[in-house]
Amino acid sequence: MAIVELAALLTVLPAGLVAVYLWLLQSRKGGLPITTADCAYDKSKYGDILNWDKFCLYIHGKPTLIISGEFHYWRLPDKSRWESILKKYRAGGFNCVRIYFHWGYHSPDNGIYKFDDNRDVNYLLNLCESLNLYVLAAPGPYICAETQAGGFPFWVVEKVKRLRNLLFTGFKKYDPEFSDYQKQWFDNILPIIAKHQITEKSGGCVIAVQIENELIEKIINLPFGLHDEMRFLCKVARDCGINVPLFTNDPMELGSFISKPSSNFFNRGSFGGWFTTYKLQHTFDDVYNYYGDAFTRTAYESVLAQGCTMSSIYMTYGGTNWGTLGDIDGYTSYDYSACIREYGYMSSRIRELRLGIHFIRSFSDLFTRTERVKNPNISTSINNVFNLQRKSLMKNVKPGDEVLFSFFRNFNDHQTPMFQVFVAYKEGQRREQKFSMRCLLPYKTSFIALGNYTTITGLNLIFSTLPIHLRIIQNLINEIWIIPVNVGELAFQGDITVDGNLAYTIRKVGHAIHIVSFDDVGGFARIKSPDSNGDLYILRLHKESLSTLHTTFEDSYWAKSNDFTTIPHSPLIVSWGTQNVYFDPSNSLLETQYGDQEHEITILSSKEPADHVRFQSHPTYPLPFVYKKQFTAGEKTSEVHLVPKLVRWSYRTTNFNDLDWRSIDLKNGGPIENFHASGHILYSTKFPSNYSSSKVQLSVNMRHRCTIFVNDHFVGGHTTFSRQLFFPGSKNGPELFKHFGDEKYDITQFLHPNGDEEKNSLVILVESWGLSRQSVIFNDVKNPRGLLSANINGLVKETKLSWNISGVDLRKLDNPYNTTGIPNERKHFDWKESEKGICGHGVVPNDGIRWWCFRFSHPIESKFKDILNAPLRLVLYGAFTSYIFLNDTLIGRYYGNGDCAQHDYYLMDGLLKFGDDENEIIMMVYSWETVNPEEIVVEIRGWEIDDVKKSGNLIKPKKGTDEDIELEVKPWIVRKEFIPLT
Ligand SMILES: *[C@@H]1O[C@H](CO)[C@@H](O)[C@H](O)[C@H]1NC(C)=O
Ligand SMILES: *[C@@H]1O[C@H](CO)[C@@H](O)[C@H](O)[C@H]1NC(C)=O
Ligand SMILES: CC(=O)N[C@H]1CO[C@H](CO)[C@@H](O)[C@@H]1O
Repeated sequence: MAIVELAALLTVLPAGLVAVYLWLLQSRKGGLPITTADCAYDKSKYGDILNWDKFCLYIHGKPTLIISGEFHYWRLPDKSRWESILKKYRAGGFNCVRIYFHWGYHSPDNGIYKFDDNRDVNYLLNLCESLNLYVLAAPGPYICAETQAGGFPFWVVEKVKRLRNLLFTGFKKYDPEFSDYQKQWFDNILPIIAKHQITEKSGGCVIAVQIENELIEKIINLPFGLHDEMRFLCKVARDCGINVPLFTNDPMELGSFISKPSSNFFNRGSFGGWFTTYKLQHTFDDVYNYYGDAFTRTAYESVLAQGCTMSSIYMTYGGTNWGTLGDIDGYTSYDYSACIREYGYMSSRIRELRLGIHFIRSFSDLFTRTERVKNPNISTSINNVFNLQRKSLMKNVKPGDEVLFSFFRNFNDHQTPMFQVFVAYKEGQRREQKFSMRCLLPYKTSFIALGNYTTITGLNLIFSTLPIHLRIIQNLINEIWIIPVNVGELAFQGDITVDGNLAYTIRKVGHAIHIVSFDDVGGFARIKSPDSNGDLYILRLHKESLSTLHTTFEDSYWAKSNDFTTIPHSPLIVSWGTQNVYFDPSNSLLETQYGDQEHEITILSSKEPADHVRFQSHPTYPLPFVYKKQFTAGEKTSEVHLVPKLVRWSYRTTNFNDLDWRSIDLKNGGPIENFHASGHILYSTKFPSNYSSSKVQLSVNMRHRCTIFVNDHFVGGHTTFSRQLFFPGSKNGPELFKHFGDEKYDITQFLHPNGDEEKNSLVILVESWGLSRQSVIFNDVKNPRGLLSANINGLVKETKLSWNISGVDLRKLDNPYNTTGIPNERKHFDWKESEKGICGHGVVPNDGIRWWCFRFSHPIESKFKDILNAPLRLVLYGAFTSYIFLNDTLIGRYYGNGDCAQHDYYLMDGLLKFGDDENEIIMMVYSWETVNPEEIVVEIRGWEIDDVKKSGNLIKPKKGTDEDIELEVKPWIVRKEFIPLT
């Protein structure tokens, strides 16, 4: 019998599973009457402006590389800085930005949308147009981005049951109410974006719009998405006037309504760093060091090797999760160890990456259309250094157009970084030659080698084991290559002559293959063949110079520089020697920023830079198109000390009795209410002292941090945080084991003497790290925050506690992320003057919430403010908790008890004022332990970072020594100068 039953079960089970699968498939299809054709890109109408094939994007018919970097304007709460940061994207070689538009940042409440001041996205898009940056617009509605609720406004999280149509884990059901709210956002944001489309106006920057983000429509082949979700959003986008192509960012598309391009030329996000989370003791400097300087370049070139010609680097500038913007996965800094550091400095990561970008932009015509070579003509003497080879496919092939790009990346940490490249080459009708060339490539670094290329002067390069960072073509006669002082060789076909100031050797192989190598110095060489028309110049630059190698390429779409001899994909101007340059072709003005150690800039241009330039006198590169200019402005402004005095200290306290309280039912209180989503929430209750046992115990279950006071005495505090799926405080699970979050406190000693009256007051200060961004699988975004439950054990009678709550109604604020959550924070109070400030007073837990205020003057005199830039930071040490306001904007959350490793808070330039005592910092402070004055550091300093050409990491103070604070290092200051070209 049993066997028969088992057999029956075994037949029924698979059939049942198949049935469930088919049912799932069917129910995913949805029923909205919207077809793909309704939402398709109209190629017949707009194809002349924007088109694509399996290789690349065509803008006005020209194959265009899209080198995009992520940019989150909402992580820069001063729009005055958007321009200077975006100029650095340009300086890094980028020609595009991908922008997430953050719904919650613009919408504090249902139906209310703000696009003024720091939320002025129209201004932002105008700016991109003036800087010649294309835009990939990603307006969500969901964006993730390690921001609270993934960008959903708090009010939407509260109102909607089925966020992203998620009914329960793993199952979606279309929710028209949710869709209506999404439409509300699109109706507000998309018309602004639509105005800036490339299809709408000449000079428009928006080339594509991303719908939703990381929707994950399929999980291990199981249908999980809902076709109607995309269908609806795409239709709304079209209805709002979006007519550029739509795209998605989903690794596992099921029915994605948006047709995929026929090849993978578009990569929506390559990671350029990583974030770091609460409870992790890693700083962004640690993350930076872990991946190393070359990380972004190596990752990016690996993506290019796949034939990708359109890619975005996440993040290029990370910025600041100021206020309560960040979700639990990111503390205040969102530096991301990105190419451009939080305080605006170009790190060595972008300096490395830029060399790779210069290369592909130099050869852009050839690089946009390539196919993978099945049998590469090269091999290497050691493993794991050669990735693959691609061959260019120009539309009308002429000899010399089948250029080979060989991708090298060294993943071999066992062998020497010096190896041989074997090249197989057929000289005319003769038999194949195989010869070897030297190559040097350190572990974890990469470059793309050029081969089978004919110069404009008629030289035939067979292969180069030297990276060619830049190709410049002058007057269609000369070709100039910029290469490193590095081991490596150039192999040419045919006879050549070499002169210049570089010592060289030539070896000959085969019939007439000439392999040139140079001595290990900087300088130039000129290479000719008997029948060359012009000269090939090789400029060898040291690493130092390469790290500042700047150039401006102009995409034909933006071309403004009519007075330049515009040769496609030849840079307009090249420079090195200063850490930052921006060139504006429309007025031929070179803006350069240089550091303490930088005294001169070298400019390579067909145009002469004005004044103070020593023409043709460059000792290393005595060439007619190389100029040198010495700086003088530095001396005038050298006396800058970036440690301002903190003056006019005062403080006030928060008296819990003075707050507005209203009663709530904890059980049905709906922990996610508008004003309970992030920051602080206070809970209070009163109870009698009629206890029987020797111990009265409070048990508390809350998310994420609480601090407990009984009768104004500090009792204790704790944090719930877990990176696991199901445990309390978790970030991406459904929290199955809530009771695990109970923490017990003995409160006996703080109670008033026995009595039946409700004399004892209990205040629980809860801080939420915000709504999780996870509204994907487990819908953690809907998990409770704040106080979930609290009980007191040990009283004579079973006492039923009635609870009150106090907080800030986020809907009433212009910016819901700009508050500590403590009521009345912006009200005028009687501040008491304090001579010594927090460093003299220390922090005492029984003080409860204490607010400290001080002022300081900007260390740069206002007369220098246009030529000097010196970002500042607030440095905090001591085991206390603090929320920090700079001139009224909440710029930081500090957890000195170890919940977060951040000690340096960027004081955003745009929020700072110049003049006497004009800047005000207010710190809301409380603590779980007594912190003595000598343990506290509150200081404002410049960023003391390692060599500016390197990572831009902070110089670490020596731990546990007194000189920590005195450490004599030079903060980072840059000077600005403009050089007109004539
Ligand atoms: C090099 O380019 C020529 C055309 O210019 C082509 O005939 C030849 O096959 C190419 N060599 C390789 C190895 O791809
Ligand atoms: C934060 O709020 C204050 C007070 O409303 C306001 O002055 C300030 O501009 C706000 N900052 C931002 C970045 O929204
Ligand atoms: C110059 C200036 O606007 N300073 C302001 C900085 O912020 C404080 C607090 O709001 C103001 O009182 C200052 O006037």
